[in-house]
Amino acid sequence: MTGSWFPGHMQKAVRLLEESARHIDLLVIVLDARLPYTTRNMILEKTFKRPGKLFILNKADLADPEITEIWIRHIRKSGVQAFQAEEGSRASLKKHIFSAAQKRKSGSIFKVMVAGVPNVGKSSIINRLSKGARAKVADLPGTTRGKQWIRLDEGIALLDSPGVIPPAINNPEARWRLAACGGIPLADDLAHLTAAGLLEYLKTNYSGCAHLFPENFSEFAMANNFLKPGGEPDTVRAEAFFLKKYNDGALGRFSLETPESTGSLY
Ligand SMILES: Nc1nc2c(ncn2[C@@H]2O[C@H](COP(=O)(O)OP(=O)(O)OP(=O)(O)O)[C@@H](O)[C@H]2O)c(=O)[nH]1
Ligand SMILES: [Mg+2]
Repeated sequence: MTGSWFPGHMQKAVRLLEESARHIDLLVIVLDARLPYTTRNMILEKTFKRPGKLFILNKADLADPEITEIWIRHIRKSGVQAFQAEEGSRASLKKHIFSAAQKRKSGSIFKVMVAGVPNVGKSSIINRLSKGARAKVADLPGTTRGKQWIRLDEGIALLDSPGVIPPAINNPEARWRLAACGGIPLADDLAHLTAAGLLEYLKTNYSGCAHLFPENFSEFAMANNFLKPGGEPDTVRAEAFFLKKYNDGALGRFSLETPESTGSLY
């Protein structure tokens, strides 16, 4: 599945980002708090060597709070600012961006771009930041045509088009984890692998919460009355429902990576 769309998509994304990189002062990299290792993209960061960067661990409301804290401490140790965000966390988002902008040269406009893998919450963050912002301004050097700058404050502008970067899928584990968190589309073959991978991971790593997880998908189908016409349990539907519950936070708050389990990227 990755073979067909990944390379072209990646080349285009990198080209667009290279073009933008020249104009940006701060790159806000949005990560999924449940996957701060797998949603990081080193190609992007190499392209953006010059501007400062800052990590937001978004969807923290879905992640294990203790593990999110561990990640934040871990990333900060590498000398880069990191903080968590969730739906509605507008004031703290602004505070962190504005504090990064304190270092700007006087008189110049501090330009911010938000980037991250698909579905990680870039648009939501831009919307939260720009709510109530004054009219869009187009008098700054644009990146690609059609992109616009939103003025957040006298000296701070946000590029209103987020940088979508392809996820780095370098092993089968990364593939199901990304799919479980919505970072890649759930094609049919992947839905089964993802649901099975997620259930196994949760049972192993959150054994104290075993009562919150189904024993298996046949049982889960029966419990939810997901039956095929002949009365057999509809496990395909059960798997999809399980993934939806995970992403709605209805199972609980569970992270899928720790600095220890992934090795240090930061
Ligand atoms: N639970 C939770 N959901 C979030 C949060 N931020 C965004 N979402 C949801 O995640 C989904 C994707 O959000 P977007 O802001 O569209 O993500 P994006 O990165 O702009 O996605 P693309 O433009 O497709 O790459 C939406 O359903 C949002 O409601 C968050 O902090 N917590
Ligand atoms: Mg978006």
